[in-house]
Amino acid sequence: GLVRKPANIVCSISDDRGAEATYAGVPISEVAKDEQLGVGGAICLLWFRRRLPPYFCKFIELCMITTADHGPCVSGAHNTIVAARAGKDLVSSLISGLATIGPRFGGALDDAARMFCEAFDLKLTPEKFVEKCKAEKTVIAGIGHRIKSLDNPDARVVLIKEYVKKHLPSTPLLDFALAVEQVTTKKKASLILNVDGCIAVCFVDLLRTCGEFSRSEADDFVTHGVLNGLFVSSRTLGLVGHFLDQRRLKQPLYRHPQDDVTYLA
Ligand code: Q5B
Repeated sequence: GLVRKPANIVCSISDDRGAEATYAGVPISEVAKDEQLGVGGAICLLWFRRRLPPYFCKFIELCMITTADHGPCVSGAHNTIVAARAGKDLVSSLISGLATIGPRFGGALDDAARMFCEAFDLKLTPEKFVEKCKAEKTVIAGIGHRIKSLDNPDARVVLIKEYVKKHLPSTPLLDFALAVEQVTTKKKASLILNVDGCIAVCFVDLLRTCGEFSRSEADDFVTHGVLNGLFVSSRTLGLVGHFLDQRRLKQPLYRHPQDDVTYLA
């Protein structure tokens, strides 16, 4: 009889076998025409394999818009610019910028969600949480910024906080993170809840309260890296912009000025 060849690849998010490819069962033409979906809705179909409420899709779009770029000086844009000026192609320059996304820059979302969730679920007070991290010599992911501070607030964080406060019935993890910020900023004004931390805790509040996921599903998405995935996706837009900008401006090879190096040798 017929013997079924075991498949080499398993895929549960999209299907290209029909006349038109589908995202989580929804044909692309339907995704494109449905005004409630948009880019955020397409991301929900591909990442969460289901339609999610419009406020959820719009939250994703808000995060994408606000974190697409943060100027030429941040690690990612800097690397992309240097690579573009060294004559590298778009993909190589993009990879060079993306490779800087990590625990200190733009890739603190997953760790922030994990640390704030652990402390909140264990019912630690904000003070105890900060003390515990200090005793363990661990920096709190999602706290601190190089140029933003209490005196120079991050407009992105303000927008994201406002959005979830308006659309969610409760925001327990954001509230906890803001209470932690009250403690950390007593030490230094720059130890604010930063954009990575704010998106991370708000996203967890969304996942936990939207009624579309069990608690273990919500936790798994975070463990699997959905939050850093969001920053990587949005910052890709800005990095491509920086590559095109350098090409348009016909910028020559970059060489770092020697007077900006402390030579120890
Ligand atoms: N201290 C972000 O450091 C930064 C502490 C802390 C407890 C903390 C630092 C950090 C966690 C990682 C994180 C995301 C490296 C940042 C982003 C996207 C971006 C970027 C952009 C964009 C800044 C001074 C004193 C020291 C430290 C203590 C610092 N952070 N204590 N928990 N989290 N944060 N990253 O200013 O006693 O003096 O030794 O690692 O969330 O990447 O725009 O630039 O869109 O592109 O260099 O916004 O906070 O401060 O390291 O000199 O520390 O504060 O222990 O204490 P800084 P440091 P002490 S958003």
